[in-house]
Amino acid sequence: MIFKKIIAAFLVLLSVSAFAQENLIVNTHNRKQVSLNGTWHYIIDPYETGFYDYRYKEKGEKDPEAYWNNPEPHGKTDRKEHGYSDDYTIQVPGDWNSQDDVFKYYEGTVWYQRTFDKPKLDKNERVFLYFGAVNYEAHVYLNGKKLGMHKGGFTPFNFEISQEMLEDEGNFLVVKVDNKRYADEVPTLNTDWWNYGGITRDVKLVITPQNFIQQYAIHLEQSQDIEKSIKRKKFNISGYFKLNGPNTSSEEKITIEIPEIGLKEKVESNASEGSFNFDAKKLELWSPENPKLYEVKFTLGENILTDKIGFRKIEVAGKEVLLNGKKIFMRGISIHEEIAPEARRAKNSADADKLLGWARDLNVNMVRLAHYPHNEYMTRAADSLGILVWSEIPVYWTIDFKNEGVLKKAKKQLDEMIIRDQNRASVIIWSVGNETPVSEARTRFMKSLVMHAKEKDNTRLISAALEVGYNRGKNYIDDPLGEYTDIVSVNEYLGWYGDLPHAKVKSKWETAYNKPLFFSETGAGAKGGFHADKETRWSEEFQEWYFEETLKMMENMPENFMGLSPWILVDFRSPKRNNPKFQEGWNRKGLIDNQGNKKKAFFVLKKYYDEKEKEDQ
Ligand code: GCB
Repeated sequence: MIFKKIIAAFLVLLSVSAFAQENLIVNTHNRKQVSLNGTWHYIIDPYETGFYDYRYKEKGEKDPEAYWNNPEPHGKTDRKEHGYSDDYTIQVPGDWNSQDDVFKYYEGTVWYQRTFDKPKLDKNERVFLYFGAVNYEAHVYLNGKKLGMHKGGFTPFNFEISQEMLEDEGNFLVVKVDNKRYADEVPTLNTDWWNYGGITRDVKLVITPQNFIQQYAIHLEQSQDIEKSIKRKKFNISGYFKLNGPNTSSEEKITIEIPEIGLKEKVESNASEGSFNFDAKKLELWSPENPKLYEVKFTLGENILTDKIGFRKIEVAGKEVLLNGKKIFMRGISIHEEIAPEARRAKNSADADKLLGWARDLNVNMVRLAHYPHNEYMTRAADSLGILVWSEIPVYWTIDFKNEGVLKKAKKQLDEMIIRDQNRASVIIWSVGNETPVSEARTRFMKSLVMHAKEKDNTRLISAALEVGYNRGKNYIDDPLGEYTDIVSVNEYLGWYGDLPHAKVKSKWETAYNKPLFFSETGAGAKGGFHADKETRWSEEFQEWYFEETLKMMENMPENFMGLSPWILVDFRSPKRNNPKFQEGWNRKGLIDNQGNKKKAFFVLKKYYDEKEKEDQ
């Protein structure tokens, strides 16, 4: 057993403590917990009556009319104008839109309420209320006291609850959830997806010892020459940790173990944050062909935390993307977080299996999780299945780029996404946005996000989906943002938004940057089951033709072309899609229709991926 003094690398410490999400607890899947999923009560409150008084001022904490309070009526003369009732219940997790017709198109405030009993706790244990995600703004109250608020519809957050705050029985928990869209939020007013509202992901009490490991990252040290490491069978592992608790700064020791390879390292800390670096032998690297995960065990006093972690290196070398030193081609597909046959947000591990199962039917090795961070179940499943992941923040279309406040909100979501998933080997790309229109302000904004992501995590590639202008002969990508991203990704729709599919064959592609080129989207709409000749829009034959021509175009792509994630795996709900015959509120570019049936184009792409896989072996 090697005993090592922690290298409290000052620079690393600095960047770690600069995380906006100081309090976020990672790996809640493997901590002691009590689920608060299940049946909650609700009140629909479009005027925010429970929050503002009649002068439109925020109500005082003790105001009996505030919806976080619920005083029992004193008697028959008492006037009470709100309340929670078993006649009005809703399931958590889950979007509200799909749960009852009254919610279908609703955007605004809904109050969620439930009670829970104090879990059995040791004297020194601490309790945190954790939300996987709430779309979009959440104000959280316990027993009439505000715990805090969070903005951002797709990332987790937590608040500490002191033991004194908890009653033995009937703790009154209320969440004000508001999914109204605003110009200065992220995303902004305009998106091509359904604005599902609600407590859309798990809610739980996470119980920790006094001192605990709150955040950590452990990965292959990015600077090592991976080919040499493979040859020598000796790898360098590095990472950081962040502790929480009153005694964490007094020479606490953390033990990091990977039992399967007999590794046990002790790092000593004189600060609540630090970094580590050690060697490991006999490590099998993670890849789509061999998604090897190791149980990694962290111990800090009473706090024992395990995780399943894969080790791999992703990098760009000139025009190529290398995984563990070998060139890869990404056979991808884009996915929205939606279970189309039930017209609802995906919410649990069975849903993740369903979506990734469909993706595997297509023989992909990569998924683009568009356009916001998906549920942690997805990235954990991708780790086990060996599917590479592109994960994105909802900086989509025309964000308010000149607004510093908006940049801050985007960075916060970026931090939360990175912190939650930085131990998922499958995640190889952080995307800072999609189809943002070129301007000086936008490029400054987006560059700042790229730099921020690189500073937080140097073990992944950074990208953003760019747009391309069509000039028949050549598609030339010179978006100034391409200078800063590791790979140049573009959304390509020639043959759908411009011209007809046959125009693709002759189209040529070139980038201004000596970097890998990736098609983050390409696709065409078809209503499942509608058949006609190939030139008829919305027919499965049109979409099939589009993909055939796209794949022909692939034959003449420049050598830096390293993959694609077509748009999209399954039809998805969008209020922007109002053709009364073919769309009816659905974006029809799915290769699978909203009933779960595979369209003709699915098989065209699958065949291409099957062949590509053989070629690449
Ligand atoms: C895009 C967007 C995507 C849309 C898609 C479409 O470029 O990135 O969110 O849904 O096009 O169907 O037009």
